[in-house]
Amino acid sequence: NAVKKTDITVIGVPLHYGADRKGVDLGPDAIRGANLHERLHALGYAVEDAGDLRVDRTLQPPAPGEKLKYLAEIARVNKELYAAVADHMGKGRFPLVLGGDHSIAIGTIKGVLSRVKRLGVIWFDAHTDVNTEATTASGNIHGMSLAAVLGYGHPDLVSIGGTDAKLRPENVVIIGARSVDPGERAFLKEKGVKVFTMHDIDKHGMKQVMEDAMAIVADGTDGVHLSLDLDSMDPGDAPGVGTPVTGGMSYRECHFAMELLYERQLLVSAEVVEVNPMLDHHNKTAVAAVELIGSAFGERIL
Ligand code: 5AB
Ligand code: MN
Ligand code: MN
Ligand code: MN
Repeated sequence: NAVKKTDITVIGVPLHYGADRKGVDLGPDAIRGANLHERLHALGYAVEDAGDLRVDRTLQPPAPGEKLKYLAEIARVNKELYAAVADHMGKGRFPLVLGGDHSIAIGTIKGVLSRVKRLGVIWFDAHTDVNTEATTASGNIHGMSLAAVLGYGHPDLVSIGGTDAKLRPENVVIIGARSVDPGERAFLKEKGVKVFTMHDIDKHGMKQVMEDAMAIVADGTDGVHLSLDLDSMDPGDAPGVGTPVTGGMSYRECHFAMELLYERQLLVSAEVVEVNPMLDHHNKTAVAAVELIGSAFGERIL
């Protein structure tokens, strides 16, 4: 389980259809360009890069009011991602998936679930991503991925990787939320997903929030997946995201959270999503993403 002992496989997913906004498909190369591999090598990991999954770039825009925009291509790419993650994990490697928009969490998490049946998920995000086609206002599937891996939403998303291995709501925590849609609020309450909002971080501090969060995701599980949406950070520190929300986690809070994650040695897989170089300033958000990954993999000042 321990991160340190595992070799890492990087998988890029240049998908933007879940956000319906161009630029986030350039995320994988922006993150590589911020010296991801060099950083992980310096920490002593053996890193292999599986390259990028292929995404059809020729799709026509969806009809106005469509509630599951680009469903077919998003489902197809996520099926491939599921298989890739399952394959690399089956060889004992740690999958590090680079997005791309957050819809790719479906493929990543289903792939991890095929190897770790009792999985915890720690989901850093300004949003909670538990819409379905019944509640979404935007029709953007990157706002539905957590619901899908919990078993709710369109069958073409929910069925990816089979339905026997399931993520359980009591094994999920969301950290950093500050923009939650009405339908999502009802969903979170009904299913019992624990959310640590920005208010909780303000009130109790990141140390306490992480201790509580890690206790929840570690309880009764055999490993934890990190899903890191860069919009969880404050847009001042991570401007290159498609759906920025003011009042996010500071650079230091985020950094510290990753260091605490490493100390507990819970992670079996990770993904970094929503980095959009077309909206960024001097690759600042991709650099932040790589620094956060460094911290989650054991980087320390001294
Ligand atoms: B992200 C919103 N809830 O459904 C929706 O960046 C935003 O992966 C979703 O967290 C944001 O469109 C999705 C309004
Ligand atoms: Mn998200
Ligand atoms: Mn988000
Ligand atoms: Mn650092």
